[in-house]
Amino acid sequence: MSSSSSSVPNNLDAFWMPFTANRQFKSNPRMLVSAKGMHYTNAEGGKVLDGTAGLWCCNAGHSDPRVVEAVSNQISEMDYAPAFQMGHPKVFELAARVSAMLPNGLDHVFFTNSGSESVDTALKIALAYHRARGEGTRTRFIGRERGYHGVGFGGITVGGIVANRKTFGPLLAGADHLSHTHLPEKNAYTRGLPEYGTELADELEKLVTLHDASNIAAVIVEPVAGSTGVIMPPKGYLERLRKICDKHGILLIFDEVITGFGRLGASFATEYFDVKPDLITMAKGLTGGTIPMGGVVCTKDIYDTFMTGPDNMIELFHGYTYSGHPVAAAAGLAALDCYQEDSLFERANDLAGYWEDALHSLKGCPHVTDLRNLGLIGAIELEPIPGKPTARAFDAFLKCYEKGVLIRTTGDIIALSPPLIIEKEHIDQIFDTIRSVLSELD
Ligand code: PXG
Repeated sequence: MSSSSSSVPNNLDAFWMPFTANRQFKSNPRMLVSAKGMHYTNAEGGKVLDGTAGLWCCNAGHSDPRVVEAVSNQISEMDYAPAFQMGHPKVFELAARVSAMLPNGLDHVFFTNSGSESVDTALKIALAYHRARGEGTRTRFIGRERGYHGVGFGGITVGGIVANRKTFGPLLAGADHLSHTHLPEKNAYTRGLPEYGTELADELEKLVTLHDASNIAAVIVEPVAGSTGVIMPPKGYLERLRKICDKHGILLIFDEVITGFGRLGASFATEYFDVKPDLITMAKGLTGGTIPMGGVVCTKDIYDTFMTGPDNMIELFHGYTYSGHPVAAAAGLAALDCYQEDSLFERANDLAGYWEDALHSLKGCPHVTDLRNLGLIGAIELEPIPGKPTARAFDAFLKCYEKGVLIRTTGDIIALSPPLIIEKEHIDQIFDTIRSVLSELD
């Protein structure tokens, strides 16, 4: 068998799969072999409608010819250029285009290869920034319960998902967490942003009292939490966090790994909520999921703080071999072209109402306890099977896949985040399939 064969390999043993039940998967593999637009094709030749944009990343749909061409041209023209002390044109262009999508002042982009690296990079920039300003005691980070910030040690420290933390030792010192804002008893079935829970932002004041502002470097939150089951910020919550951070000289980091690049029907959550953080982490949609790439955007003030000292000195001792990789940069530029030429963010905004109605039509279906939505994000929370958490949602995932629709589950929550090129008939197919699957579940 040739190495590029799309058939199912004979031996699945060697590959240790990420965030996967390896033995369960390998006993009954689900293998995707090609993709185009809104669909995957699996090894059995079945078409699978992508309700999740891969893993929240293929915002421009799959294998758009513009991205394919840009990537293949770039790899023929120049495969790689050293990232340190050398440059290549496309990475500068991409940085300028990304910063042009963001509010004024968020002007500088540091490239990474993933969301996890972006988070670690942002935390390191926050520490080094305070130190450069003579406030080197600011070393604590504040995250949030149920937060997901990738899987680096920094990310799991500020993250709030116990399974991602409990087996990995003491993590970074000095982190603390805000409460999560998932209040189903008050906010269940809310369309868009929930009414209750804004005051949970005030917990930051308590943490400042406990630790003292002079010891706190930054607060990091997902504007909309994704991985942990889709938790929307209560109305006014992010604004309040911003105010408290300003009052105490604490940096605010928005982790926009899933909210960036149109997911909410705006370029980024900072635009959607009109709240400006000091640092933004991104990945996924930056290249439409085609080539791994992430980034951290920071304010001019932060960047300028580093641009002192002798000109020949490296200002930030941080970076990756593949920071701003030429092929990733080409993919990023082409993905941004797709978003722009096809007005995909506006499209997501235009479809958000239809999406919301379709999602909320599941109210009253068996096992459903809550429905949540914003932009082109949807969540369906199911009543767990007593004593078997996650089993019901996973069964729903398998049954939807058999019926040709790819969904994601986390705990007993179904999370949906389709490519922004989705059509109304695809939305109907996703929710009709889920509706019929819900009626078949134990
Ligand atoms: N921050 C946030 C907010 C994320 O959602 C990361 C950081 C880490 O990115 P990398 O590129 O290192 O994986 C993420 C990743 C899911 C799911 O199904 C979500 C993510 C990854 C895989 C699955 O919710 N988010």
